[in-house]
Amino acid sequence: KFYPNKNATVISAPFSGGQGKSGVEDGPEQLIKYGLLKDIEKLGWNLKNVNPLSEMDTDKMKKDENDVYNNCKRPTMVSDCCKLIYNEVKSSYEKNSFPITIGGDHSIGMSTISAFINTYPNGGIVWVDAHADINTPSTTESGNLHGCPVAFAMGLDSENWPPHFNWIKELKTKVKPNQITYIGLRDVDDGEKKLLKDLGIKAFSMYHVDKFGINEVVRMALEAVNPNGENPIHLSYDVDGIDPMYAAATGTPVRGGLTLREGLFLVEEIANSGNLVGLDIVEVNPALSSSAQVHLETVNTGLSIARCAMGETIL
Ligand code: Z70
Ligand code: MN
Ligand code: MN
Ligand code: MN
Repeated sequence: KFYPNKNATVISAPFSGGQGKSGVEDGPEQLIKYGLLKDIEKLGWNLKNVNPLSEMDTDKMKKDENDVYNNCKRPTMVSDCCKLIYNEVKSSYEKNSFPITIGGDHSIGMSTISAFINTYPNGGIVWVDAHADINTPSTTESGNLHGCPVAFAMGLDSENWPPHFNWIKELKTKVKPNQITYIGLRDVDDGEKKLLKDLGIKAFSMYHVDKFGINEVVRMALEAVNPNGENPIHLSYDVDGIDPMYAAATGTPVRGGLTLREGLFLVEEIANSGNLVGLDIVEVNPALSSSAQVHLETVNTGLSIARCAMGETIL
């Protein structure tokens, strides 16, 4: 329905400025090395691979200790890189090419979901994550901007943003509370819990997955952001939503997550709805693998998410 020509753009986002650890910038290269492009092409897609950050000296930017605003770490680096990623994702959407953005840390979600909602103002977002990533510059305890992308895309607390992010403030469309839902939450800060509650965002934590089962949770999540069943859906997938048993090579693993099958089933179900138009796979950090096996498992988990999203299981 959305991509009759089956064109997709793999947008490499080798970016780690949204958090302190290094290594996550090597996620895209690893996913590609282990077959991402070939896997998706096998499913009948015509692919392009682009890297909007190719001209950025991200190593140098990450070392700049003066790049701080109040408690926010590296606002210049995050803003400059995220703006380039925004433009690339937006351009992919405008060309009717399915954007698959591969991170990199999750701060790039501010770009991908803003590009989505400014292309499809009635769209719905499914955010799969152990974390809610909805801290504002006022609520963040860590100062890491990968904990804030949802708040930026929603325009929350914009009077307290580093001025670097004025470009997001000026975007026409903001994500509204009924346009985003979560699956997999289990490590949410107090300030974030209050925001989720006050805004009435439909969030499905691991408690809900246990209580209702993943099938019913996906159904409820899609009903929340896509009540008429016709709206386009963007899926932003942090691999730490899945249990560290299957995806341990990530910056902030949290026990008690989605099983591999739960984590893939939800992607299959969203893909089967026919409404999936964009995908992010983030927070694969090969440097944090405790063994070659953990490395391979985490990268393979990322590849499986991609294949399920691009139609592997549609019969
Ligand atoms: C915490 C913060 C986070 C990922 C950690 C953690 C956020 N809420 N996200 N790892 N992927 O720092 O704001
Ligand atoms: Mn490196
Ligand atoms: Mn995240
Ligand atoms: Mn996370």
